Amino acid sequence: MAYETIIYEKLNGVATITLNRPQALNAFTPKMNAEFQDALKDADEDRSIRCFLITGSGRAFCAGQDLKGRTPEQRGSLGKSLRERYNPIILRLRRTEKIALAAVNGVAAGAGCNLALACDLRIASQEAKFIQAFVRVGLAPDSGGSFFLPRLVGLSKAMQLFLLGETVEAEEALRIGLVAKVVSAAELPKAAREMAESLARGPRSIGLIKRALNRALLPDLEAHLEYEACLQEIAGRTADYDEGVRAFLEKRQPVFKGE
Ligand code: T3D
Repeated sequence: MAYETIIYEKLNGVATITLNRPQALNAFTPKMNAEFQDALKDADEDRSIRCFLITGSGRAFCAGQDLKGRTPEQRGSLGKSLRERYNPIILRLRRTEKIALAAVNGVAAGAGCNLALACDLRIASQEAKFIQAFVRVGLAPDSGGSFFLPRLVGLSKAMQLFLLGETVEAEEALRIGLVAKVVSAAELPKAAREMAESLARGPRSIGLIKRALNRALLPDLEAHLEYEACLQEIAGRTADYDEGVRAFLEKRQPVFKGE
């Protein structure tokens, strides 16, 4: 299938989705969300596919929402944007029995970071960085981040990363259990494909293992995504978010007023 903003390939039981807007660090536009949803649905419905491999082209995995479309005149409702564009992706990744593997080739920020966290496993290059960038622009976490991150690293570390917006480098990500493996940038494509194909060759029970862990830890995901959307609707109407977006686009530090 030909898409404009992603590359979609199916081989040996693995469906690979490569986010492909490298000039904007693979930030999500409405078109990219739509194409991603479409490819994911196709992969989910294809009985020959047993693993999804998600990665980015160029030097980034994904920088989250494209902030160029988030000036006050353009942004509309952030709650609606999450419900229509992001939450369906997160829900599909978690509800399917197929295994989702993120090959984090570079920076993963905001919703891009949380897309990786919603996958079952993450393999990272030494260049990977994980940033809960929301606070830097005056937003709250979304795309399941406030659900997955505390479950992955514990409440205290999650608070630190959300409130301070600190960057987690690849080696620290390995140490705190955010990723399963770190390899060099040159090795990542091969190592990720080998892991994905090995999962695609796994027994039927790997889907049942995923279901068991989902049931143990994730039963309230849908309600939580809706709660995040409500909170982001509030954050998206603040003067601080206006300032956060303006500062990002003007390449300067924001000056927040707590309003
Ligand atoms: O619908 C909704 O809005 C609700 C959903 C929200 C979900 C979210 O994801 S909100 C969070 C959005 N993302 C961010 O806040 C991250 C923004 N990006 C950054 O903080 C930095 O770019 C990075 C830390 C990711 C990487 O920094 P660095 O120094 O390696 O690269 P850079 O120079 O900042 O970026 C390179 C280019 O990519 C640059 O463009 P230019 O100047 O070369 O033309 C930059 O503007 C562009 N870029 C990076 N991130 C985004 C982006 N353009 C648009 N949107 C982005 N998110």
